[in-house]
Amino acid sequence: MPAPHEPTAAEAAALLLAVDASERVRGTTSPNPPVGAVILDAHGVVAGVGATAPAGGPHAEVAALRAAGERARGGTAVVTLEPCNHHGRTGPCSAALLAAGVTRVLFAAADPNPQAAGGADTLRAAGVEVIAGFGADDVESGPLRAWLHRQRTGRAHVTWKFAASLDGRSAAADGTSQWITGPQARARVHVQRAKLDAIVVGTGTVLADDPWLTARNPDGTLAAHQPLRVVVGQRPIPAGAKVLDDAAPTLVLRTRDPREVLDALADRPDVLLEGGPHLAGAFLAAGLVDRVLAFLSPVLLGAGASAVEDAGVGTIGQALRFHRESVETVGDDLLLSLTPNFP
Ligand code: AOF
Ligand code: ZN
Repeated sequence: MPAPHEPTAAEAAALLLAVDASERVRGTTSPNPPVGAVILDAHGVVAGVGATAPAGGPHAEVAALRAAGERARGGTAVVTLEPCNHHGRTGPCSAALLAAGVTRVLFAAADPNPQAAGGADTLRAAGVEVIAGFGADDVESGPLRAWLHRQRTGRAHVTWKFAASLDGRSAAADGTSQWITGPQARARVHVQRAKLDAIVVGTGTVLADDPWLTARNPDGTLAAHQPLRVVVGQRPIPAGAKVLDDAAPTLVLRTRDPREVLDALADRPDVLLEGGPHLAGAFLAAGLVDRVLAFLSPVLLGAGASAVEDAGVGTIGQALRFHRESVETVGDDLLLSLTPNFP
């Protein structure tokens, strides 16, 4: 069989559409990955877009094929994950693509799930042109990051997010902490929350701040999808705490062991750790932080609690160093995205 031709401009545009479709279902598909798929007809025109339904429902390819109908025949599928090859809760997507008459398939990430993998081989064996790794970097660092991490390591992906003053403090001397960052940074956090599986805070944060920990739309209304709220620690929290209301589900874990916290979240790979300083320190010391989102605000406090405590650093040689993924400005604040450069 001749080698497949290079991806076309229409296929590159379809990949962006597929990523976009997957971003819209992020947080709603676990333990399944949020996948996006686009079917182009034989002329390269978009015929169907689909994304993974909540677990047990149709996969992205099936949703896109349904939308495309007969227009899939002789067409191309662009998918963010390798089409599955197994009879799980749904049938194999590789077979669905073949039955619909798709003749070319481009996908970004290979499926590391041994039960589901093999779709690319099945499609090639049936004479379909297959290009693997198309847009892999963006998808693997974006919508599929947490799920792939979970598949590879067996545990959830933890993003520790904090906001701090220029001198690294997350509260003033009297404990007040609203608001260190500006409105744009706060809006950004809410958009992210709606795509998560779980938000974790310590009991100290609940006692000090009484946070609601819900995802809100810009107008203040609750977003359609709410992550699980997880409160960790030994101290009792008042029955009237906002985090215990019925706006979103809440799990209270009477432990401070980061591993026990992650074990309790086994089917929820995209986890945001929001505070406070001792819980963050425990996760960092245990090597269980996979990404740091640091919002740095151009204010000075001069006194007050640090963003992190007790991370296990006794001397400069033990400092926890990070790689920079990106730096951007969000309103008046700076957002650093970092990954650990330590074991
Ligand atoms: C795809 N397209 O949209 C998704 C895939 O339990 P099941 O049958 O739903 O299968 C879940 C597995 O299928 C999951 O672990 C992953 O390997 C793959 N997910 N595959 O072709 C999709 N969500
Ligand atoms: Zn599938």
